[in-house]
Amino acid sequence: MSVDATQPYDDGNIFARLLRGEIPSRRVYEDEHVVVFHDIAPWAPTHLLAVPRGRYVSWDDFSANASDTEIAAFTRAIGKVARDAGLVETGYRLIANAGRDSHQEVPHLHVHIMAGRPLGPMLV
Ligand code: IU
Repeated sequence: MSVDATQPYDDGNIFARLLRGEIPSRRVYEDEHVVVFHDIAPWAPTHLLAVPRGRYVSWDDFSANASDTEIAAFTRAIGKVARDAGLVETGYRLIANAGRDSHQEVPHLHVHIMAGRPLGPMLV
C-alpha cells in the first residue's frame, strides 16, 4: 500500500511505534530530533533509515512545516551517520520516497541511506 501524501499524520504507523519504543529497532544514532536505525529488509550491505522524531508524513510535509532547527538537525544527523559509518570514502545514496507514485509505504518521513556495493545508475 502506498502513502497518500495528503493524509493527516497517523500516530499508529510503524515508525511512530518504533520511535515510542513499542517495537524494537537496531538504532545506530539518536538525538533530540532524529533517530537512525537499520532497515528490516536491506537492499544494500548498509541500509539505514533516518527519521525525524516529529510527526511528518513525508518530505513534502517536513520541508513545508518543520522548523529550521529540525531540518538542520535531520540533515546534519544523516551526514554524521554516513561519516561515522565510513561511507564517505566509498559513497552512498540517499532516497526519500514521497507519496503514491514514489511507492512510499510508511507514512512517516524517512530517508534511506544505502551503501556497501556499487548501486548502479538508479534504483527501479
Ligand atoms: P518506503 O520508502 O516507505 O517504501 O520504505 C519503507 C522501508 O521501511 C522499507 O525499506 C522497509 O524495509 C522498511 N521497514 C522497516 O525497516 N521496518 C518495518 O517494520 C517496516 C518497514 I513495516
